[in-house]
Amino acid sequence: MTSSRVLLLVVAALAISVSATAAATKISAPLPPLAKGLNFDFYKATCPQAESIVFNFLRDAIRKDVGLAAALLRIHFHDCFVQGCDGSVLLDKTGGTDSEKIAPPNVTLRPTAFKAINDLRALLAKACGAVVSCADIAALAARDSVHLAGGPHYPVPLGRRDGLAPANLTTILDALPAPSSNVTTLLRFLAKISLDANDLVALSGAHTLGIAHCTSFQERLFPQNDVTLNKWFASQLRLTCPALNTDNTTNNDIRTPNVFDNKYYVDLLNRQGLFTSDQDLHTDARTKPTVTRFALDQPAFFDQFVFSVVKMGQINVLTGNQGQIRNDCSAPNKGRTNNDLPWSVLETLAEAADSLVL
Ligand code: HEM
Ligand SMILES: *[C@@H]1O[C@H](CO)[C@@H](O)[C@H](O)[C@H]1NC(C)=O
Ligand SMILES: *[C@@H]1O[C@H](CO)[C@@H](O)[C@H](O)[C@H]1NC(C)=O
Ligand SMILES: *[C@@H]1O[C@H](CO)[C@@H](O)[C@H](O)[C@H]1NC(C)=O
Ligand SMILES: CC(=O)N[C@H]1CO[C@H](CO)[C@@H](O)[C@@H]1O
Repeated sequence: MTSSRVLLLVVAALAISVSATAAATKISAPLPPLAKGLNFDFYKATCPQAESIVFNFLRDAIRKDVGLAAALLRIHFHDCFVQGCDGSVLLDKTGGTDSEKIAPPNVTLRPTAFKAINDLRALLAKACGAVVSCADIAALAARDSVHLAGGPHYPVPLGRRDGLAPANLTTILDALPAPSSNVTTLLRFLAKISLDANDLVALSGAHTLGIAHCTSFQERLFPQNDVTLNKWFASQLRLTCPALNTDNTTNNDIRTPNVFDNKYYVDLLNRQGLFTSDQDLHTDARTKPTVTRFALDQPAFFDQFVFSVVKMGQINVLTGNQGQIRNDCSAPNKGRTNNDLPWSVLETLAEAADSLVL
């Protein structure tokens, strides 16, 4: 082949990949800028079927257990808030260090979700080898959970690498606000990771799914009802949690607990938000107008949620040759493996293979 023919082929390949990117990412909602090292076609050469493998698995799994959708969405949130979206939330407790998995605010992350992520990792490894990171699996699983529960579908930038160590307890407590937080406290936590009031209101809308344990909201019932709680709603919560530290759960969204929709904001308008961190969004003048808008306009909520969750999914990501591609999402790799090769080397090889096919 002459060098001019090679150049032509390269130009043609570039044109094809640019139009494929545009098609794959066509969505009405505006998206935040992409973090350096992440893109929508990251596994195009190394695992083109990655996204369909994740979707097909979750479609069946969530049909059997709708709670899995909530659990997976929450895992992605904890992963990203605590030392970046590096899959560290997935690591088991090892030796003397505190893993995100066993630390207090995370103690109620569901085992079914950790298992689903490890099952997905095994399916992906079987199809493509160990090329898809656990952090990317968590991001894709959250995206498909939202969609399968009735929410918007959005593109996920990929290329996250997995962290080498779990976060310690101090890091976790500094990163995750308590459900008793007011908006001032919540905004302070979010500002540390460059999220703003719009992100706070939209991301809290994830509480349209899933459940909470009495211990997460009981300070609003005992010793007496929080005055911002609707009276009927408080009496219902007292049936579920008749005394301090009752081991019981209730739905986060009383209207449509298993559907990703905007009814969470309707709950807030009716003073039926479960946590102080939820209800205060409607009390605080800085966030109240957005709550009201989302309660009246579901597409507006969906657009802002997509923007904010893609932004959240890019917090302090490891890319390029940082971190590793874990062989087991619940443990760092032992020693140095092929997966620790600088990604740029693998990418160069994949690109070379691509142009041969052309
Ligand atoms: C803004 C601050 C937030 C606070 C204080 C907070 C707090 C909590 C708490 C206390 C629970 C219940 C845990 C339990 O008792 O079992 C919970 C559940 C949940 N949270 Fe949040 N959360 C916040 C933001 C988010 C975000 C940003 C997302 C996702 C984008 C999210 C998704 C979920 C989901 C889906 C559940 C239900 C989990 C399940 O059913 O297993 N939360 N949250
Ligand atoms: C926890 O981890 C952070 C970040 O890696 C580190 O700066 C800090 O010293 C650690 N704290 C403890 C108590 O180990
Ligand atoms: C918000 O909570 C913080 C911490 O508990 C408290 O110091 C502050 O006074 C509260 N702000 C408002 C407006 O209630
Ligand atoms: C748990 O909550 C349900 C209602 O949601 C209630 O009927 C049941 O009695 C509660 N269990 C306990 C142990 O309080
Ligand atoms: C934020 C939160 O839910 N904290 C609770 C987590 O669980 C521990 C018990 O393991 C409680 O003491 C915390 O209040």
